[in-house]
Order: sequence, then structure tokens, then C-alpha cells
Amino acid sequence: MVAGAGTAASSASAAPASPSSPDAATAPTPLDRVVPAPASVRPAAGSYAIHPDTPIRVSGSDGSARRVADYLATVLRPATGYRLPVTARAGGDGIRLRLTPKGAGAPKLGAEGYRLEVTGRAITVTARASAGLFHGVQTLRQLLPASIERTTRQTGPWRIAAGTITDEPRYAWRGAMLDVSRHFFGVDQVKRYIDQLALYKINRLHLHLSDDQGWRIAIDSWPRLAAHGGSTQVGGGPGGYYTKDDYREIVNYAASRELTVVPEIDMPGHTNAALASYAELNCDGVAPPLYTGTEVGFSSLCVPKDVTYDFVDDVIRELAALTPGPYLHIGGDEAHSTSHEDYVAFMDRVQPVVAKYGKTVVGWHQLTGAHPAKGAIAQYWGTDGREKEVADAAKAGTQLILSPANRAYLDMKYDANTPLGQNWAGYVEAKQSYDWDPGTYIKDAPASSVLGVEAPLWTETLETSAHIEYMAFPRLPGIAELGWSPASAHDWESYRVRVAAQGPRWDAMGITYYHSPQIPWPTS
Ligand code: TNX
Repeated sequence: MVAGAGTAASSASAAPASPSSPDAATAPTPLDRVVPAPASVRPAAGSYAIHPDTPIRVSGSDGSARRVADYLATVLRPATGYRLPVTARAGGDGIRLRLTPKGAGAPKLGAEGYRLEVTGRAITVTARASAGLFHGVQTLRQLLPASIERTTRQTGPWRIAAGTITDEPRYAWRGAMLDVSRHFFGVDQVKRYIDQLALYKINRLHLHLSDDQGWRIAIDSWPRLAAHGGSTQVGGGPGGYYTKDDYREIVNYAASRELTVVPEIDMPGHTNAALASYAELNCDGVAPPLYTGTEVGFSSLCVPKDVTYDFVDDVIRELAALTPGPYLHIGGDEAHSTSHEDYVAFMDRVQPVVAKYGKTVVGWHQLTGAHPAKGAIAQYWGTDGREKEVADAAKAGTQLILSPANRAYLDMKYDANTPLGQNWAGYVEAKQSYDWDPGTYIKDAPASSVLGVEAPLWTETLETSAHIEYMAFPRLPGIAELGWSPASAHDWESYRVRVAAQGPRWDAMGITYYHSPQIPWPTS
């Protein structure tokens, strides 16, 4: 048992040491220097130091605590060089992961909440389910020095300030979307992004699997969708697609990081890749060429043709069977080549197909201008929150995911000098991205209609993981905080200091990020 210096707690409540002060390397990180900000922090005197014999103890017999423990060990072993054995033997010191069933005496932590208690003897993470343990582990990780993220042995010490964090999310939906259609990203690139999303307690990965420029998922009953429709991308590169096994691998990896995959097939617009693959899907029976530009709004499935609904049924059936999560996103944005009447008729026919295969409909908010099915979820991507049909649908029970483009779109340029991205919704610097309230954003929508937030990343201009990361960091953690932390914790001045402390962690992880001048990054 190793007890650390007893001075840490005061720094948890007082002003934190500036990141570049001489103490910063050894004083443990204050418990509230975390992104997303925890719901409640109670500092105490002392600290716990992870030492060469620290065990990771699990309780609960269903294996899910052990999976999180194994994950934690994998995170901590390279930089500490310690064995960190995972054991079911109870009692004693160490890092303890505990699942406590719901019921009398159990802490009120919700499905994703956790409690993290640090004393001189032990670190204890308590949760009702593995998601809570996993999120608690992410908090623990941020409380260790940034060098914990390196892949070679570092010197430590690995001290964590004493006290208690009790934490649970404000919103159930904390999403990130990756557009794998405009440019294709392979399984390993998606896994890398999943690992980054998990750091900030994001719990939904929305994959934009089809668009004009590419169809990215194998559908056995319509094989040319992937084989032909997936054969290129913006700029004319080779594109690509996920086999069903690839997709399962992504889904399983996401689940191991407590993320649910939400697949999107965008319809009835944004469908050139499908129309190019099957002539019969076109009203004139002629397949257009593949498309590698970046215009939007020129393509539409043929709404009056019956074969369109055979196609939709087959695609949704196969995709639903591959997807364990409850959601299926059917797009519905920018259908500029579909008449309003056809759009409504199409959505009236397609939403029941999603229900038939056991899934909940998610659609871009244009769906609220049609007849959103009972239980459907609308994803808002406007820029001022004043669309009456969105508020009306929310009042009638449609739940909302907020992705306002001038706040949450990770593909918007930070400023005029940003080499990547677009600017149709304006420039979106770190503060602009963070400083809004999802609970009041849509005028006249009840706060209870807000299911959460999502940060979409469109990839017309993005081709590599480094590109993804440059656009996502530092904005993604800010959107994650809007989704997780209580409204009372929302504060740019506090956030900019906490997110600054993430910079050295991203350096240690090899994440390329934008050094926003609005954030006081540590200098050393
Ligand atoms: C609008 S947002 C789109 C996408 C583009 C994006 C670029 C939405 C639902 N549709 O097709 O990729 O802008 O920022």
C-alpha cells in the first residue's frame, strides 16, 4: 500500500496549478480537471499512487466488469510497465471495479453513471452496468499524468488525487457521425476514431454509409451497390466498402467501447451511387455515371416505382439483421430533386419498413416536414433553431438529436485559414462550438424532447485519420461535454482550461489536433 503526499486535495478545490508550473509534473491532477465535467466532485486529503504491485480487482460474475478491467489494464500497462494483474479476489488495496445491481442501498447512478472514490488505499469505481465502469475508467485515465498515454515505459509517479466523483450523463444520446461515403475509411481507421470518441464518453457512432459518391456496405441481394457503387469516392479515388464481416467487426469493437452503431442509408436523395448501380431504380430506367464531385441535391430514388420499395426492404432487412443496436437512420436530407409530395409518400412507405425489421427510425430533421412515425427521432442540422415544423414535431412526441451545423459540424473550418473543411455554416471556432445549450436551442421545443447531441463529420475534404483528428479535436470533446455534463457545469472559462490539459494527452496518443488560439495550451 502506498499513500501519496497529503497535499493534493487542496489543489482540487483551489485554483489548479497552471499547466506549465514546475509542480505540474508531480502534483496529481485535480479531480475536476476532466472533460466532460463531472456532475459532482468532492475532493479529500491525500492521493493514491498506482505501484508495481497494484492489482485490478473485479467483482460481479457476469464477465462485464472483467472486460472493463482488462481494458483498463491494457491502457495502463505500457506506460507504467507494471503487471496490473486482473483478479476476482476481493478486499485489499488496488483498483477496484464494482458492479452493484439496481435496488435497495445501491447508489443512484443510472444506466451509464459511476462513482469514483480515491483514498490512500484504493481506487474504487462503482456502477450499475459496464457502461458506467467504462466511463469511470475514462475519468480515471484523465486524472493520471498525460504520459500514461504513451506506448513506452515512462517514469511516473502515477498518483491520483483523493476524493469522490459521482457522475452521470445529462443526455442518453451523445453521438458522433462519420461520413464514410464521400471518402472511404477502412475498419482500422474507424476503430481508431472509436477509441478517441470513447475518451469523452460518446456512446453512439453514426455511420453515414451511403451517398452520391459511394455505397459502403455489402448488401447480398443487391451486390452491385457495393461492388460498383462503392468503387470510387470524391476526387475519383478507389473508394471501398465494408463486407458484412467488416461491419460486424466495427459493431463489436464499438460495443467494447460502449458505443452503439447507428447505420445510415440516406434516402430518397443522396442516392447517385445506388442509381448508378441499378438502372431500374431510375424513373427513366437509365443508370447515371458514378459521381466524384461534391454537389448535393441532384439525385433521387424513383418514388412511384414499386421496385424502389423492394430495394428499400431488402437493404433495410439486411442492415437491420447486421445491427444489434435499436436504431436505423434513413437520412432524408436535401432531397431537392424529389417533390414534396413524393418525399412525404416515400417516407410514409419507408418508415414502416424500419419498424417491420424491429428498428427505430432516425432521420435528418426534414423528416419533420413529412409525417414522422411514432417514436421516430429527428436529427436537427439547421443553424438557428427556428424551424416551426421541428418544434411542432417535438411537441407531438418526436425526439430530437441536436447537431446544429454552425456549432456541432466538425467539417466546418475553424477560421479562414483552416486548410480543410467547408464554411457554408460559417467558421466554427472552439468557443462557438461549445457555447450553446442543447436544452433550449430549438425555439418552442420542450426540453424533454431533446434526446441529446451529435457531432457529424462530413468528409468531402477529408481523406486521412490525421484529417479527421484535426477537425474533431478540440471541438468533439466540447460537444461531448454538452451531452454529458449538467447544464450547471456549462462554462467556457472552465472548459477552456480543462480542454487545454487534454493537449498533452493528444500529443502522447499521436492525435493531430488544431491548436485553437482560444485555448491556453500548456507550453512545455
Ligand atoms: C449538408 S447535413 C449535408 C451533407 C454535406 C454537409 C457538408 C446534411 C444532413 N447534409 O450532405 O456533406 O452539408 O457540410
